[in-house]
Amino acid sequence: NIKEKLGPQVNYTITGIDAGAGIMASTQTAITKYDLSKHNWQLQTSSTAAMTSTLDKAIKDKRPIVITGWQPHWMFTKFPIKFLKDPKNVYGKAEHINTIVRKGLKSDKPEAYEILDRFHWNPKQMSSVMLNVNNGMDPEKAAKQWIKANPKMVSEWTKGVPKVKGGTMKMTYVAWDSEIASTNVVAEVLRQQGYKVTIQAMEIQPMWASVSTKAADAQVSAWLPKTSGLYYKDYKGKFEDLGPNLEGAKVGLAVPKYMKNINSIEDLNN
Ligand code: PBE
Repeated sequence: NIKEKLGPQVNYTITGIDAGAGIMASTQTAITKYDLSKHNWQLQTSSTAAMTSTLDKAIKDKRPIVITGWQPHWMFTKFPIKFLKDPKNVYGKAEHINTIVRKGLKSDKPEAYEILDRFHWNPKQMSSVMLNVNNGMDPEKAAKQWIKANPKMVSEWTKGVPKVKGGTMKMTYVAWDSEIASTNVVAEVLRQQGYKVTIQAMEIQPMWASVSTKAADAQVSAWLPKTSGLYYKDYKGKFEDLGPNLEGAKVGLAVPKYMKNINSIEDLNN
């Protein structure tokens, strides 16, 4: 078992996703904190789709690769990958995803507010919607199907909330797989409540701005405390935080499990 240096084998590249993602900012911090830049490591910007396709190819050839990884996501179901330990705690431990609504929503649309306030599910449930979408199902259809199959869960969010007639709701999101799943599920539940709901995908900063300027009513995409932390701080005081809708999310760097010698971000320099 010849121990080769990892860096040259992957061109000192961490395969990342879209530039605006919090995981990209955290990874830049990791590059600094773990002294990876000294060894020429760099973060490559791409997209989730491009990253997972590069990962797929590397795994088929059993080549090494370092990616930005997070959970819940089907990459952990589909590929044999592991998180690298993060002894300097750059990415934080567990994260939660919060629901953020515009100020005044509670008095304007109390029924929608109540449902958004109660909305919560777990990583397994979110993953099942994500997996269907990844397998080609239309997100709206995947949401409807999940709602139909999980009446107990959905009634925890809607029980006793009066139906409405003719109200509108506008939700914004970033088109990450997890947020496509959650936003479509919540939008569909609100539709079944009687709202006309539009969902609009955008970049992360405009998404936070939209709720903070009341251009949109809600978003369910706030990965905290670290991943969306900068936006949370920037817009603090201009939105209402309804708390976690999902617990047990995680963000970090990941590698295929066959990279047996690489278990911590610190190992990237070996
Ligand atoms: N993610 C998925 C996002 C949040 C949801 C981890 C890629 C990020 O901002 O990094």
